[in-house]
Amino acid sequence: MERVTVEKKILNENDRIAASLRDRFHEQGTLVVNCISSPGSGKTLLLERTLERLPQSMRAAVLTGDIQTDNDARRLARYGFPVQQITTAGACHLDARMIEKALANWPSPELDLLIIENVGNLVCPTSYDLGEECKIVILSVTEGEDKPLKYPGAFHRSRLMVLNKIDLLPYVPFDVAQARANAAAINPAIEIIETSALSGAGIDAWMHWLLARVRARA
Ligand SMILES: Nc1nc2c(ncn2[C@@H]2O[C@H](COP(=O)(O)OP(=O)(O)OP(=O)(O)O)[C@@H](O)[C@H]2O)c(=O)[nH]1
Ligand SMILES: [Mg+2]
Repeated sequence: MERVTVEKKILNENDRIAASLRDRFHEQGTLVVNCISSPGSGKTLLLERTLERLPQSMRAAVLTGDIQTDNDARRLARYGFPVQQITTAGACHLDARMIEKALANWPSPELDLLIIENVGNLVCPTSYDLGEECKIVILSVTEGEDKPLKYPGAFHRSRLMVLNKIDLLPYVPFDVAQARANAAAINPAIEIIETSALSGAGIDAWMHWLLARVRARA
């Protein structure tokens, strides 16, 4: 009983900070997306493909969360946009305070687009509002089409599901229609884009989706 109370308090504190971040992002016209997936679904590779296609004039930045290492920040830093690694030292998710702290160190905080790559985990990040405009869940075809049903929170709270690694469809038993139906059963409004961050298939559709939302914010 006591444990439940403490967790509730932490979440309330998180929600308070997230609300103030959201106000700030609204004022500054910054689109913030919070990318969630299990480890290795291809978040960082998808973001690499994204950064290499963003207009250099766009004020974009990435915060990437991991339990350990700055591997992802080093991969993402090659595209000319500011990137910060947040290492959570054991925590399985980012929280709003971590975002607030990272932004306090930012040389140029006024952004058109802030992409957050959450810690690879399909459960914990779902409960933490980071002040984002929307969550995006990435599911790869190697994970099984039942994942929306088994981990409904991430799919219920996301505006978009990116179905990644479609280049592997000839080699793995994965039923795309069933995966789409499972995601829609959890969240009838969810949008779905199929991609291969490796081959580049579907990346145009993803960029179109993202840039339309950046423009809507400007
Ligand atoms: N075949 C194939 N491999 C991919 C694709 N996207 C990513 N990968 C590979 O999958 C592995 C994991 O990709 P990452 O981008 O590191 O995945 P991640 O979700 O960022 O992983 P974490 O940050 O550790 O949770 C790497 O070996 C990528 O090259 C894809 O579309 N197709
Ligand atoms: Mg990554």
